[in-house]
Amino acid sequence: MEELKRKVFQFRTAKGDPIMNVALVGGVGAGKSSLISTVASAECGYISRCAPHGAGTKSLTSKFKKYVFGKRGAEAPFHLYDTMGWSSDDWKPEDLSLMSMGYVPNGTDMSRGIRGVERMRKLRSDPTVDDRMHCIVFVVPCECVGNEAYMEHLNTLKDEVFCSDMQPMVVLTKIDEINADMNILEIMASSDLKRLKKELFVLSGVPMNCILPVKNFESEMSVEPEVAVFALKAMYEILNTAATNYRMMSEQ
Ligand SMILES: Nc1nc2c(ncn2[C@@H]2O[C@H](COP(=O)(O)OP(=O)(O)OP(=O)(O)O)[C@@H](O)[C@H]2O)c(=O)[nH]1
Ligand SMILES: [Mg+2]
Repeated sequence: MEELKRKVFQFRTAKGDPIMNVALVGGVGAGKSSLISTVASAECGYISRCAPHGAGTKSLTSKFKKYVFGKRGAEAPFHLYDTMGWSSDDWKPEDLSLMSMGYVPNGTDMSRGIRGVERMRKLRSDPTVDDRMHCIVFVVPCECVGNEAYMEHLNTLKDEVFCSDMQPMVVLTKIDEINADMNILEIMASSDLKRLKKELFVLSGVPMNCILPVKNFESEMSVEPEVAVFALKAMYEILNTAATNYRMMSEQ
């Protein structure tokens, strides 16, 4: 666990590489904010509630918000960006594209659509490679794998990421709900999870090795290492992808 924490929070980027920006995108209640809090919990060793999460009728997160990890002066080489959850078609491929290309500054209110006229004036005019998102992570809760509307929206947005020559990643959340009688280690090794990942691959076209199962902390009152470890493993894969994407973007 300590080794994995070091690999994630002191992720070695090529010399001179700046901070990697990772955006979490998904439907309302998918577990985006929880994932940020879970990663923060894994880092600090107690349950962090840094990214407010919970249940509501619409997205609890309304802003595009940056989260920084590590200690002051020794920050981790990545930022996680929380986003507003999509409910129907309020998240358009053009919105994702603007965000991905670095036009959307931290703190932007997403509740009326990124392209709202008012907000356009607040978008960055000439973003650099460092302003861009270097990895788009789609967050999919297990219960939505067979959901036609969710999959359709995911597909549309995912195609947008492929168009910009980036490999999209998927974090499959709420895997604890696959089988209430199994613990997290049993679920991770289960044929049920394998089947679900396969189904998600078939429905989304995102390769199996880019689908990362995670259980977020939701009811726990302390950091359980066997839970935290999978969130850290997922983050490590995401950071490797972000680093590759960053290098390709800066070579263009
Ligand atoms: N059982 C379980 N519940 C989870 C998991 N991840 C998140 N939740 C719960 O799901 C609900 C929604 O989680 P959020 O993190 O707020 O989801 P979100 O994607 O940020 O949602 P919005 O900001 O509203 O778009 C919360 O009640 C969480 O506690 C998980 O892995 N397992
Ligand atoms: Mg949220």
